[in-house]
Formats: sequence, C-alpha cells, structure tokens
Amino acid sequence: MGIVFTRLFSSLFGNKEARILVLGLDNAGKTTILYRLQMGEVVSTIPTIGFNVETVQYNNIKFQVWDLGGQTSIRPYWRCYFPNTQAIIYVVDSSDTDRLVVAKEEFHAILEEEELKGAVVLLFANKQDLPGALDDAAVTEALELHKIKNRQWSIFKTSAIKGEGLFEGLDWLSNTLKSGGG
Ligand SMILES: Nc1nc2c(ncn2[C@@H]2O[C@H](COP(=O)(O)OP(=O)(O)OP(=O)(O)O)[C@@H](O)[C@H]2O)c(=O)[nH]1
Ligand SMILES: [Mg+2]
Repeated sequence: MGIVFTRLFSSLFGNKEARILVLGLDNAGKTTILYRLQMGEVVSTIPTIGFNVETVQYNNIKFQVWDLGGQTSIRPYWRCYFPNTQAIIYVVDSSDTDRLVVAKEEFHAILEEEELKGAVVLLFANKQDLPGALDDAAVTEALELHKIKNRQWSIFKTSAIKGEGLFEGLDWLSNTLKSGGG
C-alpha cells in the first residue's frame, strides 16, 4: 500500500502508532513492566545495559515501547532516544524512599529537554505491593509534580509483580494520545 493510502486507512480505522520511552532509576521495575504489558507475565530481569524495545498493541494504538537502562552511568544515554517521542512512562520504586530525591531530579531534568517538550507523561508509582511503599499522593508530593507546566500528565499506583494498575495507565495514555496529546 502506498504511504498516503496507508495513512488514510489508519486514520479511518483509528489505528495510531506511538513511540514511548520508559524511564526511571535502576531497579524501578521498567523492564518488568515492559514484559508484563507485552506478554502478560512476570519475567526475571537483569539490570538493563542499553535498551529493550517491544511493540504493545492496545486500544487501537500500536505502542513502540523503549525500555532504557536506569543506572547512573547509563542515564546520560537516555537523550539519544528522545527525538520523535510521544510519551514518557516514568517509573518510580515507591518503596525506595532514600532515592526519591534522585528520582525527582532526574524527572525534572527530563521535563526540561527541548526534544521532549510535546511528550505527555505517565508516572507509575510502582512496587505498591511492598511494605512501606508510598501511595500516588505521596509520590506526587515527593516528585513535586505540581511544578509540571504545559503538559498532560497523570500518575497511577502499580505493582508490576501483581499486574495491577498498568493497563489503567495505558488507558489514560491511549485516550490522551487519541485526543491529540503527544
Ligand atoms: N515487589 C515488587 N518488585 C518489583 C516490582 N516491579 C519490579 N520489581 C522487581 O524489581 C527488580 C528490578 O526490576 P527491573 O524491571 O529489572 O528494573 P529496571 O527498572 O528495568 O532496572 P534497570 O534495568 O537497571 O534500569 C526485579 O527484581 C523485579 O522483580 C513490583 O511491582 N513489586
Ligand atoms: Mg531494565
């Protein structure tokens, strides 16, 4: 099919493609979330050096999901993936209260990036199954989300291990992208 016809066909039937980056500190649960969304299973992970990329089809949107490694030494490489990104999924380990300040700083640095100006932001307050995990309101406060300006964003409580909250977040994301966000 020609590109013009393909686009027309896609718009008539509501199929959209979106490039999504999954970011967050190491050990936040990004890779676990990616494979939960893609396969519906918990896989055993090792720290990501580089990236994983998978396609997740949901609500008439084909999400191309890029899961990047979050270790300190590889965070500088995140920016290589910024161009043409419609949405960021920022994953926080809600039980790792010692590193919430670092998580906040990395998050606000992302928001400053020119190439991500148009990207919508979905936050996952992950690891809700662990004792001592902060809820979405507490993570909102710790990450100073009230400072976000001129951007559509939302936060969901998740447990990648239990499979909770992830698709609620993806529902929000697909509705936001369909209505023109990102
Ligand atoms: N209890 C609990 N553990 C989780 C959850 N999500 C992920 N984990 C665990 O946290 C550890 C790190 O998960 P990963 O998905 O590898 O973390 P990551 O964010 O990809 O880490 P990097 O690749 O180093 O950036 C693993 O042992 C996961 O099983 C969750 O919701 N609850
Ligand atoms: Mg990983």
